[in-house]
Amino acid sequence: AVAGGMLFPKESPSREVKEVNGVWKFRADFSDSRNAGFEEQWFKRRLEETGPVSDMPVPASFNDMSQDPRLRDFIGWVWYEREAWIPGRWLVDRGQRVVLRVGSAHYFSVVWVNGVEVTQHEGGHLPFEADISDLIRKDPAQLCRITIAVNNTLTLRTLPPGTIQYMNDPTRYPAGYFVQNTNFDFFNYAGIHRPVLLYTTPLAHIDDITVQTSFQDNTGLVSYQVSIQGSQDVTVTVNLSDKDRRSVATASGTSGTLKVADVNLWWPYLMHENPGYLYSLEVHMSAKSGGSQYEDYYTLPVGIRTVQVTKTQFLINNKPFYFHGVNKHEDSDEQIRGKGLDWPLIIKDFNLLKWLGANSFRTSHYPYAEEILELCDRHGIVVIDECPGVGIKDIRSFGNESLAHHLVVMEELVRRDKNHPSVVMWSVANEPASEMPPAGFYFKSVIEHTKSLDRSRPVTFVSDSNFARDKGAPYVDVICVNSYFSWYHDPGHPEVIQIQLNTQFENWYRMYEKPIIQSEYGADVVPGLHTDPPMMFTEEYQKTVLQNYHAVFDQKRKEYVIGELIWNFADFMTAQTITRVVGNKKGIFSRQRQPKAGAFLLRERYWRLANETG
Ligand code: GCB
Repeated sequence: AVAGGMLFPKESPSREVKEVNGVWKFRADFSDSRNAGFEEQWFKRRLEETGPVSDMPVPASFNDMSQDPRLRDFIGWVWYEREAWIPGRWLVDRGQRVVLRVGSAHYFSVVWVNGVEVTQHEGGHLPFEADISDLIRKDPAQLCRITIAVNNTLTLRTLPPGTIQYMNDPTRYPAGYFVQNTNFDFFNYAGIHRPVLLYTTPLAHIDDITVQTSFQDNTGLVSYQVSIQGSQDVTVTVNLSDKDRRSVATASGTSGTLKVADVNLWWPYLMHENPGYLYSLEVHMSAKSGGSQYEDYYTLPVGIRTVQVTKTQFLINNKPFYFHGVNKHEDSDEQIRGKGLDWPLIIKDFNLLKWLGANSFRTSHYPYAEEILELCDRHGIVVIDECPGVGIKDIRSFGNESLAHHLVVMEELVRRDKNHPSVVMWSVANEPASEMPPAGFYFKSVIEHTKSLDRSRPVTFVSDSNFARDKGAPYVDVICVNSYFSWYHDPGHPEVIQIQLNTQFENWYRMYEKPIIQSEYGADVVPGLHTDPPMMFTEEYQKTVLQNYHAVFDQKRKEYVIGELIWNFADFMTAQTITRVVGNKKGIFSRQRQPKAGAFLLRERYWRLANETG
């Protein structure tokens, strides 16, 4: 099991945060062995002393930064390095810890500080950190050199899985030629994708906080648990404040339950005139250790709400909730940032979601930045939080090693996101080969493990398998189905959509008697292409597909269909294949966030649904 907490670094009277983003030194290891960096120990010296370097922004993917096509498709180790000044007071005050934290890096990372390895981490999209206090205090120069080597190679035991294929025919390929194969439909962007931070905490400190919420009549209930590191002799007090910063409940002890009179519940966007209501849980720790006294403060936003699933409904605060939303990607802007965290993009996307009347999205197909989830909490955007279990298609990726890693990824995901009221369900995979014999044990294990980590949220995975042969479906709380009628099947024939979609819903419901979300549907559009009658890839065709799906949703949502998530919010980059025209074009917005005709159709529908169901 993963050890310790992973609280999002925040400033407080006892904590400082320093960003070490910006321009880093960079080198991709193109050497024949692909391993020169380790052989020559590039981490021991300044990167520029070991060979040529280029500039690389952090956070950002490296792929689209240079005009060198070899870098765009590079597979292997890339090296990042930056020096940062450590504030003098951090070095002097031995009652403080200094922690280096990477928001995410894709895929496998090794981190050194002043030439000493401080941590390794497997997996993109989730944070990792290391206590570097002792190390930096050894070096009186105060200038600390951070080296991060990142390897984006995907294998059968990584998540997502992939394979490296060597091309050995010397008449067709140069010596040593290989390609990275994957089973997912988005570009395998790599690099340091989220902010790198240095932050401090007192030596004895608040390591983790877990809250679970409920309510009875007008009284909100917040049960909390605080874990402390660095001292056995601690006093913890908590204070819950409302939006106007008035204290509404207090308690002491490392765990307990707060009662909130006249509670303001956390409601989804458009379901209430005041969505996304957040209280603040101010946690204060006083501790003694080794003759010293420590104080630590951490404030956690808390939304009070409940989630429950019945045979036919998804209930938020005991009211039926209908997901009318989108699937997204962390992706934008033709050939620049890749998956790097980008505030203007994040805010633009929230404004588009609200314009659209979307009340929800799924983090297809990997965990999004915590910064995004915090905004979801505040705006009442409901989230299905998906792990990077996408493209589990090869029978060998159901092996024990892969399963063990998948369990760790779920631990890291739940640890990071457990306190977000916006997160209402975990998704452990997208379109795995769930008909294969080992899929039953595999998904039973992953789903049961996830439930043991968090009893308060339902768990699902997203299926495109045959309903009767799906070996994972018996274990999920909500059935999520993707289908592309009139696109990958019966292309050009939207007239078959309604009958096929009806059959799909009836089959799944009769077999499992669980509520169903249409977790993907859609059609590619090259913006500006028009035909009448509608033809594939035109704006008219996307509209027709949507209208046919919607007609069936409107019947079935009165029974057991609890949501519809369009594929996709916006166009996004993929690997190059014969079915993709510079990326996937199923967005209702272009990659530059301009609406296609489908966006206006969906907007009308979502606002209407909000009035009918909200
Ligand atoms: C799917 C996948 C998604 C693809 C989409 C498509 O079923 O889940 O990742 O991008 O279809 O457009 O093919």
